[in-house]
Amino acid sequence: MKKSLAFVVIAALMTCVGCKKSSKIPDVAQVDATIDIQVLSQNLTHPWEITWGEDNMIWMTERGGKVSRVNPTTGVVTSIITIADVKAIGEGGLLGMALHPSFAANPHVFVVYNYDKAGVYMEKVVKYTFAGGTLSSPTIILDNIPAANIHNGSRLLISSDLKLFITTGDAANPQSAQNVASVSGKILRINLDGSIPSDNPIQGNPVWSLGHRNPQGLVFANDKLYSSEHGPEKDDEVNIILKNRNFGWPSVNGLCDETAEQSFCNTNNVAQPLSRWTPTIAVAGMDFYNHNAIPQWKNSLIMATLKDASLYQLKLNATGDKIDDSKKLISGAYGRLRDVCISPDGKVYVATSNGSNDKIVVLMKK
Ligand SMILES: [Ca+2]
Ligand SMILES: [Ca+2]
Repeated sequence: MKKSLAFVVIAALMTCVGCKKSSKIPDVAQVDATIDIQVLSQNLTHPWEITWGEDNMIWMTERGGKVSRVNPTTGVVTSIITIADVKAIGEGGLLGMALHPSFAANPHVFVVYNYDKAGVYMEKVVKYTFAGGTLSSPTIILDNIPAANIHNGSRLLISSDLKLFITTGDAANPQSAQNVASVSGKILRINLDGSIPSDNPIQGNPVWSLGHRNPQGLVFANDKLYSSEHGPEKDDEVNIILKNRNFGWPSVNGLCDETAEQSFCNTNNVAQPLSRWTPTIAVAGMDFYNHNAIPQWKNSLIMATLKDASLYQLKLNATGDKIDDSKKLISGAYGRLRDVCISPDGKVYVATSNGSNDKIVVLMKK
């Protein structure tokens, strides 16, 4: 790894002899001098979720249907199950996963995936029990989420008060994001048995927030719920998700800054993003860094991006309601990046999404 990195740098310097400073920055995995980057695992195929387990293993989904555990030291991948009815089409397949926060006592694994339901492409959330090295007792806790070859949302997150948050995309039906009778284009909140919490905004309805196009990242920090979301040709976003708020899609992209957007924003109390990116970078999985191991990353969202092939550090202000600074920690060297997982000892794991020989790379203090 170090050899090839050195080669890239030397090659870049050689091609740059006599060139002007405006030359393209070479694609290198360059963070800062105090950080080491290593490939942990390879030969993966579209890993979608990586999340830290109470068993000190990285739990991983791959879009084709596999769930595995990855040893964070050796990189050895141990398969747990291949879910038989997963149907991967385009961006769809086996996507998000969340583990019960008290896993030893409640070894429950929640996954969300796309499948063929009597000839219709749909999405469901299924709870499994982990025992004997595999997953058993599948129980559907939410079904009939519209799916498509694009915009399936599907990041899962369980809060400390045991609510399951589910992002859903508009499944290529933009207007559904504004319809509270549809579960598309929403962030949903349900109990771990699939029932609807009594303090949801609408009685008996899983909708927590609406007006989303395709939210791909979700993390709790600073008593806030942060989400990343794909815009159309412009305005990728990072939002703070608030109960019963409208995030604007498809009437509003990014800020309420265009004349046509302003009346909709005023009428619907639209929440504006913390940050937005035009041209789009295809924001994806996100996690929160607050460890002393790498002090300069404390109080930051660490976010993978697909199109931009970069890992971003979004440094938050003290109250967590503003992004003070944005830095690229990896740029280009590993291709498209899908998801992030941070270990309790302050290492950052990143999963690529190139479709062949995908990798998990780890960033750590030297
Ligand atoms: Ca993750
Ligand atoms: Ca706008």
